Amino acid sequence: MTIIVTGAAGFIGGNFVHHWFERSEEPVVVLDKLTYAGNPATIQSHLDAGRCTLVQGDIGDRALVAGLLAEHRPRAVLHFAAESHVDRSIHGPGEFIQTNMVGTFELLEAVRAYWSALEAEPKAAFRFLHVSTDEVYGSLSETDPAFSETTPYAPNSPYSASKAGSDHLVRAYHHTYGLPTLTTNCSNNYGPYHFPEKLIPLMILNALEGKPLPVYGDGQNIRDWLYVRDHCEAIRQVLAKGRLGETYNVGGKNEIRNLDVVQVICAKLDALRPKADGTSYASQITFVADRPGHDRRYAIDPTKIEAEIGWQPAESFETGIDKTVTWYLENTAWIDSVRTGAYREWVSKNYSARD
Ligand code: NAD
Ligand code: TDX
Repeated sequence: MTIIVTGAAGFIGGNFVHHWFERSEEPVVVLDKLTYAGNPATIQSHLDAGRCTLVQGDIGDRALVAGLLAEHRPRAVLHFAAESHVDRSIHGPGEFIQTNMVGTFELLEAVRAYWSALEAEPKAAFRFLHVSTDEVYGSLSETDPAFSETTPYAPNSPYSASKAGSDHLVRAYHHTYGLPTLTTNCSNNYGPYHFPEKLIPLMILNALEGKPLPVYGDGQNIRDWLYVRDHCEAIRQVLAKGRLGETYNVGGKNEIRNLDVVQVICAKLDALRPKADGTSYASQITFVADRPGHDRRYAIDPTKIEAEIGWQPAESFETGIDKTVTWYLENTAWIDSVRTGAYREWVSKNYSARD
């Protein structure tokens, strides 16, 4: 059998491919547009080994997707591809609507046509797994209970609104057409291969380069951090055991304030790569203008996936951040390879004040 994975030249999809081949020999076909965030180097070892094929293309290209489905006859499509960065969605929402909503719609249409025409047995076994985010639920106050699967949707950024739209489409395709869908809504991931526009890799690399560490607003916003491999394992288990049409919240009960995250990173770097002048990397922390519409707090209640699927995270924030900081210190070739012209151009336009 084969699975098709969209967006696996990116952060979570790429980690998923590594995770998959540590547990399975089932071939993977990756469909990825290779935007600024997609880097084939992330999955190069599997491409070289011949168990993984990379097709450069858009999930919104229905004919291309239909051709891939007809050629590879997958037993599942796992949908990671998205525009994923909240700040970029504020500066330019168009791409987010196009990929996350229109692209997901086109993908669903191609998958529905393929699935409808399958024989009874492969049809019953087929799964479409949609990878989504906790941001669709909006923002919590410090005293609100964590997001559960029944929390009403209240997306606040163009990114989260576009992901919410895609979640609704997936839900509707199950409800209306019976498409065998599964949806996961996960909290903030961190770990290897994370594109250095996101908080944790940005802080590690800026610190090492002697640049300011830009903390938005008062730095008291809370995110619920999950090591990326724990997310990958949750997806693998939901694919195997999830109930059709259901959504599963994924999170590791690791709520941390942004400023504390940055301070932990600085302390790790102080220990692993002390600065020549003896000062702490924390002296580079700089408070900058807040993100417009910045959600205050996210928190996941993982009761359903723990009880129904039996999933538990393996990493604490302490062990996960250790692995992550070490990985960024040791993988400078990958870091250089993602710093493409497109990335640099966007950063210089939008982040010149912070660099
Ligand atoms: P990413 O930005 O690192 O990777 C996205 C990948 O999708 C890239 O390889 C990119 O080239 C590809 N892509 C973009 N547009 C495409 C298109 N039109 N057609 C085909 N490929 C396209 O994102 P990520 O952080 O790995 O996130 C993966 C998924 O997980 C997303 O759906 C995101 O919403 C979701 N998610 C992310 C997090 C997180 O903390 N990063 C948390 C929860 C959920
Ligand atoms: O320079 C920064 N300074 C800063 O204070 C950056 C880049 C971020 N922040 C803050 C904003 C957030 O409160 O840190 C927090 C984390 O920011 P991001 O890394 O941009 O993540 P977030 O906006 O929380 O969204 C992430 O988690 C949910 C992913 O990018 C999404 O794809 C996922 O759905």
